[in-house]
Amino acid sequence: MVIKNVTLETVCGVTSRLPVNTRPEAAFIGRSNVGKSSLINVLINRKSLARTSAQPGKTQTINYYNVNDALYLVDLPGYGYAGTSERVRAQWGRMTEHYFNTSEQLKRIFLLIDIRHAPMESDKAMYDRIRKSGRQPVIIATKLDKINKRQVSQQIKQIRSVLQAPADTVILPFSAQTRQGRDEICAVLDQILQES
Ligand SMILES: Nc1nc2c(ncn2[C@@H]2O[C@H](COP(=O)(O)OP(=O)(O)OP(=O)(O)O)[C@@H](O)[C@H]2O)c(=O)[nH]1
Ligand SMILES: [Mg+2]
Repeated sequence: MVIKNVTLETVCGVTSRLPVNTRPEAAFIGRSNVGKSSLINVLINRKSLARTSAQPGKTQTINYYNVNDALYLVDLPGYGYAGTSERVRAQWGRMTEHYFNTSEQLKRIFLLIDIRHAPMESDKAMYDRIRKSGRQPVIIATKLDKINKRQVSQQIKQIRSVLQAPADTVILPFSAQTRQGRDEICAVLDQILQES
């Protein structure tokens, strides 16, 4: 996919109504600070259109990036950040859940997991929720640059086993720093375009 133009088209807070889009959507979910916004910037070749932060809890809305008027990349608020109040976390959770359950154009969910650590309980809970909704997420193992090359396959194996993901589950290692893995993720986006 050649990315020509990208705009942040819609921003939804907890009280906003979700847009009814006619183009396919690919959503990015994962723990706060796992690298969702950084990944979107790498995909769209922009330094900071999606706002990133070393502080977790940066993305607090559902952000729809219109790519080439062909599809949307949807940046979601992260889960698992202890710094937000219980009430706000619950609101974000409901907002994400509502989005998963109601978007007719949501074609793929990318679930991001930090490659350095075993998936946490909240990751497993999110994975199970996605599976229960009848979907098979594509897993992206982020921050690949932070581990040794020879640790990669072991870490991927660990992610698969902790999530109890079927053997055919795609797990793509990725680094926003080196852009390694970008082509593989773009190939999934191309698939979405072909299917719709
Ligand atoms: N070394 C390295 N750092 C990364 C990578 N991806 C993200 N980061 C850093 O991790 C921090 C969090 O990145 P974000 O992209 O803001 O994470 P997020 O998942 O959008 O976080 P929330 O919006 O809070 O849910 C930032 O300091 C990024 O620079 C990566 O692949 N490698
Ligand atoms: Mg973010």
